[in-house]
Amino acid sequence: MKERNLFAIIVLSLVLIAVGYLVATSVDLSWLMPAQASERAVLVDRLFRFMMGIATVVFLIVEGALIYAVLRFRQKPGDESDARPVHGNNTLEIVWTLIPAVIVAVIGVYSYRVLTEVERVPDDPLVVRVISQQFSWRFEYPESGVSANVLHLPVDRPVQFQIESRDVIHSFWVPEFRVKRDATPGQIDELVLTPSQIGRYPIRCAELCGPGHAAMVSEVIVESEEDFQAWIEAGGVEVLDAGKGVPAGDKLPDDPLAAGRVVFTKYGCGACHTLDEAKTGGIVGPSLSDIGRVAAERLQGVNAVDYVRSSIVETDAFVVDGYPSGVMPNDFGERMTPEELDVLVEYLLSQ
Ligand code: HEC
Ligand SMILES: [Cu+2]
Repeated sequence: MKERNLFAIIVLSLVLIAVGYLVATSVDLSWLMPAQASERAVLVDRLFRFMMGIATVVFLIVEGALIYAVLRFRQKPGDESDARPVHGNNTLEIVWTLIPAVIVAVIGVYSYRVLTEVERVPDDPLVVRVISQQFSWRFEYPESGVSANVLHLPVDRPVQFQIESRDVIHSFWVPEFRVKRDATPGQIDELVLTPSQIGRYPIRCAELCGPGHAAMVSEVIVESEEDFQAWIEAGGVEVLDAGKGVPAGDKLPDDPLAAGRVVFTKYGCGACHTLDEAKTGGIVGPSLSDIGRVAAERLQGVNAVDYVRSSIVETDAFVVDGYPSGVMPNDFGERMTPEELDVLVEYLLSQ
């Protein structure tokens, strides 16, 4: 192949990329996307738009050629002759190999630059441990010792997440931050970002992690530095959001009913159990909405308190008819404090 032709191909690829870039920057797709709530969201979206723009142009050219060929070379009425056989065309093959290669190389370099930019660890970030387990999220702030199951973050301050899992693979996903990072048992996965927009955004688990997966949700609250400090100083306590049944803090409220609801929500029981009082609708395990009445009748000679308590700490000692054994986690006994277990049992029996 002559040098001149090679040059022409490269120019053609660059023209394609430039047109793609123009398409990407002139069409406003922001209404299709979630809010850009972190600094990296801007970079990631720019890269996404660049790739979409090029893909659109290539798509139009390829499909345009296809439609043209279908119309132009279709069989005429009465024409029974065979098409002319064609054996290979080196020029064509080199052209359609080289053009994508140039495009992929340019996108590769650009992606690499975006990746190094978003993964650069800033000086002195706010460290937050993200602990995932079937089927709930916990967020711990090692500097202040606060722990909560709603994520609070100050705006414009770099955060470093240390993501871990207590059981199976989960995935920490906040679309508005443009992050999705697996939580793998036995290792800590780090992730840095800087929230840039005050607001509340959903946190989801993006890995099918078991029967309560769909209920493994939480929320990130991006707030001003002052609001964040006030929340930290209050020990991470917050008013219960009864509508969602998501308590933000770790300290138990004084009211026993509210305390029970906090524990119930904290350990993600609602992912598998329906409980009207906590507004949960899980269907993996039996409904607990009238467990107060049911508990006393489950096992002969076992009173309601003992029954509920052992259902939680020795899950497989007795399996409710029609429900699977080995599904309810069997480590609540180790994870809960005695106080938490007491208020939880009292709460359930009051139903
Ligand atoms: C992964 C799903 C799952 C989670 C999470 C879960 N459970 Fe269960 N639970 C079940 C299943 C399935 C059963 C029925 C089988 C059995 O008895 O072990 C059950 C049974 C029970 C029972 C006995 C109900 C009855 O009608 O006799 C109680 C009480 C209970 N769970 C309480 C809890 C509490 C409290 C939590 C949170 C600390 C919790 N569960 C978390 C799945 C779950
Ligand atoms: Cu999960």
